[in-house]
Amino acid sequence: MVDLMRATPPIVMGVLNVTPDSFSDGGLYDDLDAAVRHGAELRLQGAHLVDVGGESTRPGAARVDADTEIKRVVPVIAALTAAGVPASVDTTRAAVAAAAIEAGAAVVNDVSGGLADPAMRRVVAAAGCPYVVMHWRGHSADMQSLAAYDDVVAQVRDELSRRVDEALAAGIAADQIIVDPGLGFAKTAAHNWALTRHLDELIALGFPVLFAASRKSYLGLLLDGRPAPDRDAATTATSVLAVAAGAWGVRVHDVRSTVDALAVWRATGSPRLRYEG
Ligand code: PMM
Repeated sequence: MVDLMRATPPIVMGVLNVTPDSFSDGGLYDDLDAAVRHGAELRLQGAHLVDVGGESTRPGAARVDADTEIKRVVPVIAALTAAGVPASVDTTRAAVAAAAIEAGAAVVNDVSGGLADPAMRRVVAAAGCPYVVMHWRGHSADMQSLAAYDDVVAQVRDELSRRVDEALAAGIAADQIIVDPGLGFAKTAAHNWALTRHLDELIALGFPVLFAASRKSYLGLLLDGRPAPDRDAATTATSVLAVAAGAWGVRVHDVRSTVDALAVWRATGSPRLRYEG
């Protein structure tokens, strides 16, 4: 099993959505063989782990039930684990997390940061595995109406800090917690850029920061409406800038170009970025 928290950062998490409707790879990997093949390929390209999701979280997406989510993710996680490919499960549900851990998932990636399911923190604490606590304000159907902040950086930092305290109180070890600003989740493009520019304020919480901008719609807006699969160069640029600003890891669809770009960053001495003002 991968000991993610001891691996040398930057960590690269490859995205594998086994859904019919995710915004950029929906429908591509919803049969088991195609999903496992793609997950194995992401690993060969240099992903530390493959993040398997069975419910789309794109803005406005309808929810699926827990059984459907389990049927989608568990066989893929079991097959990847059997093939030696470390997997995380991208879910907000305790029952799905428990089934995924049973099947071999090494990490729980909870985009709700523990808010969506009161049993989630208990499941993660009992498993003793790493837990990604993302900033979140509500389910996809209505999250964009929750994108209101006086000071997005301070509020995301404070809300994340509360989620971390709740995780610690539930018995999750501090050294298993990873935080994530949740780009695009109840956030406008301007909010995402502000969080990117002030990543140091999230890093100051004292936990590894996962930065997950991959192919998100604000990158499409930046690029005059470019569709999701054509946003990888912009994703790679922002991922490298985030790592240079101190992010611990990135979650991306295009693992190969991310790994290559990070190799360039390392070869130039892993320069650190500091924004003025
Ligand atoms: N974004 C998506 C899904 N899972 N997990 C984390 N930790 N952070 C994110 O920003 C995030 C996530 C959005 O959907 P995608 O799977 O199609 O990228």
